Amino acid sequence: MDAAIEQNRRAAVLSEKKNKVLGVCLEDARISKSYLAVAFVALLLGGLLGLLQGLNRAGVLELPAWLNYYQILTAHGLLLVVVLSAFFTIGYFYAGLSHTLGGLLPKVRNLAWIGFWTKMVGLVLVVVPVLMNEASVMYTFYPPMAAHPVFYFGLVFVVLGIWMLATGAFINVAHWRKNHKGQHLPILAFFATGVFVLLVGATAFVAVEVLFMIIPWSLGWVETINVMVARTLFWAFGHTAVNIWYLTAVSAWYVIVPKIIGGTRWNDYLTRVVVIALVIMNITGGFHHQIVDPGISLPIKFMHVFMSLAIGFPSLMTAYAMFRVFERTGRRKGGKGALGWFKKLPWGDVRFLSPFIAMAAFIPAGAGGIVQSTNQLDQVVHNTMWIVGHFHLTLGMSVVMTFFGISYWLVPYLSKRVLTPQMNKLGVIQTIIWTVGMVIMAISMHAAGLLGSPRRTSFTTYGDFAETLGWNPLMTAVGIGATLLLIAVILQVHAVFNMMFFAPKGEVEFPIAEVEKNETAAPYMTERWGIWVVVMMIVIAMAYVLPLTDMIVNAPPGSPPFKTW
Ligand code: HEM
Ligand SMILES: [Cu+2]
Repeated sequence: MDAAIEQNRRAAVLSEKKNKVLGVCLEDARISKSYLAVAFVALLLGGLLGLLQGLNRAGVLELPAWLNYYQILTAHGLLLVVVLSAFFTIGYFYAGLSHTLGGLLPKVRNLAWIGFWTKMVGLVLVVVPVLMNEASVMYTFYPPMAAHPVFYFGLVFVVLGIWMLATGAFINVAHWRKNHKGQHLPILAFFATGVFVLLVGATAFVAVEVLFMIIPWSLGWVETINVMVARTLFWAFGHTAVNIWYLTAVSAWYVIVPKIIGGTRWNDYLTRVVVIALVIMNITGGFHHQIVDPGISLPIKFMHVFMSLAIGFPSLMTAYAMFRVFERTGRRKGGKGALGWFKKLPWGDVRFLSPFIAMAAFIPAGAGGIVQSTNQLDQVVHNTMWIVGHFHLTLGMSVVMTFFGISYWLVPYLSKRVLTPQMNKLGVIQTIIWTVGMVIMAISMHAAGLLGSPRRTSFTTYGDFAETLGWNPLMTAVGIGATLLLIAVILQVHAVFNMMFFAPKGEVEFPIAEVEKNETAAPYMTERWGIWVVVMMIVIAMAYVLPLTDMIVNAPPGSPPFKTW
């Protein structure tokens, strides 16, 4: 046992040295690059399908008989909200762990590879039934719609892969802490810890749903399924998943962006508190996706609205923190007056511009989220195109544009290549096209939704019913936005693979901002992850025990599987 620890320690010291000499540990870099490559291939495919959807809904593209709208929609959702986001998050945080903890331990590296291939096997198992039109159940796979059982087995593998990666991250973090008693985890590793804790928490729910409910039901071992319980377990996972992608973006806002603009980080103590708050309060937000579901009592729904809005609080802290950092840095660079600092920010640098627009988009995106968490207002927008507009702002802009911004330094860093001025310019153009496309698409979607246009519905004129004709110009705008977006997707994917394989050789830094001089340090309390996980579980129990018990004890008749497509 001791010998193993000693061996690991020596390995870590070795890779720490290697890091110092070479900038990046090449073996660790290969792991992150593989994850990023999959992520951006998923962006290309998912973006292409997004365009098909956009053009179909604009009424300019009729899909061939062998390609079903709902099949595409399933693949689009899965590729972008599950594959792109998860693979990027893992690639980025594994690079962060390697960089800030002095290299990955050999066994962690092995786990990361096994996890990678487990996830890839899972993906194939998920994709094949979708391609065969045996699983057009959308990425939410709500029962009583039932896919081919292989689809669900694929999901199990994806979750197993995530658990391996989380285990790897925890081992590396624990190892570092053992050798750095009394010290605070480096901030990026701190974010990574929060993200992997949430990933385990979120996937636990979906694992129960898939393993113990859906698989036996889809194999015909049990005749019926409790639809409400399945939906509730799904959203404990699904809501948390999107918030994990958001927390990943937030980590770059706090840690990376200040360095890129030549400034210092926001208060370290508050940053850690934001991470802890987002971890503790996240999973309970799931119910806001079920405000309109029957069978959940109003007091429970009210409690969940409260718990959802609670997540807004750390987000407001983040908004304040970011603009404070921008202002402080701009002023130190000589910006005068109320807004002079604004001009001093490096607008021509894609590594800043892209995440900046991402942050700005979170202002309307968050406001829309508050609308949807409010019972009365949600009655108007529920299941309309408004919702699709909302998550293209939150995910399609706030999260994904931050990921794009990260890619312009992370990919060169990992590949020991440089970001050339030409590539930076291409990135700026890509950022602008993506922004214009997403803004057009998201505004039109919000507006169409307010007028009542439903989401997840292929093109129809409803027999030219007058009420619905007003949606058409808005849906045409969705098609225009979608076209711009695909151009931006192609530029972005080109940029990533160019920087990975073809850009000129060289060294770029892994930008991590320092704290302000003379800042009071965070108390060691913030490092007590055991306590935070227990508090998280108590909050989850408060939110879920009563409603789930009620749904199981007073269960309505279950449902047999349906194939609706
Ligand atoms: C090329 C860029 C994109 C285009 C043109 C696009 C377009 C669309 C359209 C038209 C819909 C279908 C609306 C409906 O019928 O309900 C949709 C759904 C969706 N999109 Fe995108 N999108 C793009 C990028 C993204 C990104 C980057 C993400 C997330 C990271 C994303 C996540 C989703 C999700 C989760 C759905 C819902 C699927 C469902 O209802 O099951 N999209 N998108
Ligand atoms: Cu949510």
